[in-house]
Amino acid sequence: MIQPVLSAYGFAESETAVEPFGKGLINHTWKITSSGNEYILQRINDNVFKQPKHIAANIRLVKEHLALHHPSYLFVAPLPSKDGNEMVFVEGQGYFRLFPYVKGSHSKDVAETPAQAYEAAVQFGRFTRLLSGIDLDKFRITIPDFHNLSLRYQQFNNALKNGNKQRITRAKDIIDSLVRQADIARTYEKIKSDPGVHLRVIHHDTKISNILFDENDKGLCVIDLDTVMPGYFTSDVGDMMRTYLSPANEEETDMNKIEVRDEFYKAIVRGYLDEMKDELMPAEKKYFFYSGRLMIYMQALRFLADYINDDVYYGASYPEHNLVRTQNQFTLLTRLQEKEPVLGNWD
Ligand code: GN1
Ligand code: MG
Repeated sequence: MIQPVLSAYGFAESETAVEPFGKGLINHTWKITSSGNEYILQRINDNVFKQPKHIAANIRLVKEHLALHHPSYLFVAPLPSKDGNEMVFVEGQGYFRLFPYVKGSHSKDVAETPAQAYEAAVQFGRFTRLLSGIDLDKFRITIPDFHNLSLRYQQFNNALKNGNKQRITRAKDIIDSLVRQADIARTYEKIKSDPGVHLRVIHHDTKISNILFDENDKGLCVIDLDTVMPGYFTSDVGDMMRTYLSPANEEETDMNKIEVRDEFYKAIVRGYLDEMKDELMPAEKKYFFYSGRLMIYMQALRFLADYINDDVYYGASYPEHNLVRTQNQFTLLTRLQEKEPVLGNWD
């Protein structure tokens, strides 16, 4: 099925092995082994990324800035096709990209130790820091309002108005619980209008599998640059909290397994600040704890809106999947908020 793509990159069918790779919900990823070399092939979901060319343009922008100002940074750029293109388009299938598989590197599905969380936070902080000074107006917006919590809240309300009535009834308790937390969305409005909170180049998908580690478990670089665009640091720090704090991830169905590990929280803040302490404004530094609340709440709203809209965005492997994901994220939010007295002013 992906044969035309493999040919466009010059892989000989007889010498090429293809296997599915990773756990992303949006794009499709494969590992390619060909003539002893390894690669990562990805199909861009153009239902989500309406203009894949915007992604390619942003990656080029970042690549050129880093090559000029920080040439020692390991930047994993897409490889050109036989015709010299950054992407390959196949009618009926969409856009594909090929990346080199960095030798000696590995990625992780879960943050197992605070040291790994620290390494990841350093890498995401460094990425933003190295790109300070780049002209933000040159970035294309690959997903408009991607982390705009006000819009996500509005989309959730639209789902309540127009969505599947049976599902709304079934989700009543969790809907009420999320509405009761709406102050999180109001704080986001304050951030947006605060001149002390700056836009920067933000990764917007800081799960640990988007970091490459070396043999000694030191961070090498960030990968998966599809959502790199201007945003607030709260997106990156908050999504690390959402995905590293609990030993059980967003797919966990046993809510008793969801907890917030203080040492991981501290590792994220320490790692990020080790890179970003001179960049962040005092007005921003007070939003570390809030970042976690923001991103967990937004993910809960997104999963719930999708449940009510019959799983059109995230898909589902069983009927209540997105409802359970919502309950999972709401539990995580609750566990985090209980820790505010301990972690709220920690830095
Ligand atoms: C999506 O596909 P993946 O796992 O990289 C989503 C993120 C969500 C995440 C939740 C473009 O990312 O925003 O946090 O699922 N990406 C997009 O698992 O919507
Ligand atoms: Mg991603």
